[in-house]
Amino acid sequence: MFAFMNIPLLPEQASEFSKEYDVLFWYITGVSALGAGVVYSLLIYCCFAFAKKDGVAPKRILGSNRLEFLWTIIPLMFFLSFFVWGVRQYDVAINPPPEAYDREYTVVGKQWMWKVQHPTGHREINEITLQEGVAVRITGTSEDVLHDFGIPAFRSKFDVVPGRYTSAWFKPIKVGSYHLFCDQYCGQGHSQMVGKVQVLSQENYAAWLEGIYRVRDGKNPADGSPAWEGRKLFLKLQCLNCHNKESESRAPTLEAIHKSKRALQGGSTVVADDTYLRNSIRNPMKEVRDGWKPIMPAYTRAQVTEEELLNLISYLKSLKPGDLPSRTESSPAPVGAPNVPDSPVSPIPAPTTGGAR
Ligand code: HEC
Ligand SMILES: [Cu+2]
Repeated sequence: MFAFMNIPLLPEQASEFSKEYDVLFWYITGVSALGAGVVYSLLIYCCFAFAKKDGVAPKRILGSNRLEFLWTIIPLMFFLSFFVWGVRQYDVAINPPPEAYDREYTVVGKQWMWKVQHPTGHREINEITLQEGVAVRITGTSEDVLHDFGIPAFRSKFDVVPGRYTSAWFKPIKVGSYHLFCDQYCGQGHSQMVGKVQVLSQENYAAWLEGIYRVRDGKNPADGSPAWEGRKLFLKLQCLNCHNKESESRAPTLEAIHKSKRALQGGSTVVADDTYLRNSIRNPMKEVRDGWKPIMPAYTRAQVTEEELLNLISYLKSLKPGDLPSRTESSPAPVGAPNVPDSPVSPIPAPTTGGAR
């Protein structure tokens, strides 16, 4: 009846733990409801059954050992079952499976944001991207006051405390986007200390790691991903002076270059794979695009290390139509900013290593 309002009774079950947790939750809720039902129906029943009838007061009952024994032992059994089951759940919640130690994340709470660092070096703000079906452990601390890293869909929350490390683990089992909250009142901006948990399929996660999967349309890849680092290099090395949006006449626009067919001088055609991209940067004279002047300088190892070259190539592979920055862009926009070029009136900048933080 209320389905149209879409107010779920419980958050989605997005981790392995959440299923077991909910069974216990419903068990405790059910037993409590049953207990309340028994007590209140007895109460109402007794009001009538033992009422004064025709002016005659009912017989006075003074205690019953058998009854007292039963109403002590039966609830005790239930309470003990809560305890035993609860302890077992707690044991699961605090003891990560061995494989979770292979993926250790750190999170730092700060008034009023979450900073997440991946084991791969990727950094995210108010967002954590995980792979479906892979257990991870997360260790947290706080820069200022007590916060609490809470993900309702995983039935997981743990306090992050200044000067201390605390941790939790979870195994996401469902692709999707879930809420991340600060579950501990931490000052004026507490209600803004929220974020997103992004669970991706294996394939998308691999792309995300590389920086070529946009978490949301128009969003920058995470800091630390090869494509994002490559973008910084692209700006730093001034590739943009020739390859930019306005460059049509000077150098080819590099958008959607990966896997596309490139016509070369001399009439041959090649597919722009990783090797082609690599050669285009290391040795541009080798394969010159038909119709362009061979003015691109060769970038040797002294200028671009092998590692940097990999990042550059990742970036080129991530370029879709409209992605190439405009010539006036100097440093990358901070993480979280929409992927739009700077305003065209900004002056032509000196190269910077960029990075907003
Ligand atoms: C002086 C201007 C200039 C600079 C600086 C420059 N390029 Fe080029 N680039 C060109 C021109 C012109 C071509 C096309 C001719 C050719 O194939 O060599 C080209 C071709 C390419 C190609 C192959 C393009 C295609 O359409 O197949 C890639 C990839 C590339 N450049 C990447 C880079 C990167 C990365 C940098 C910075 C490290 C860079 N370029 C710096 C002028 C430049
Ligand atoms: Cu907080």
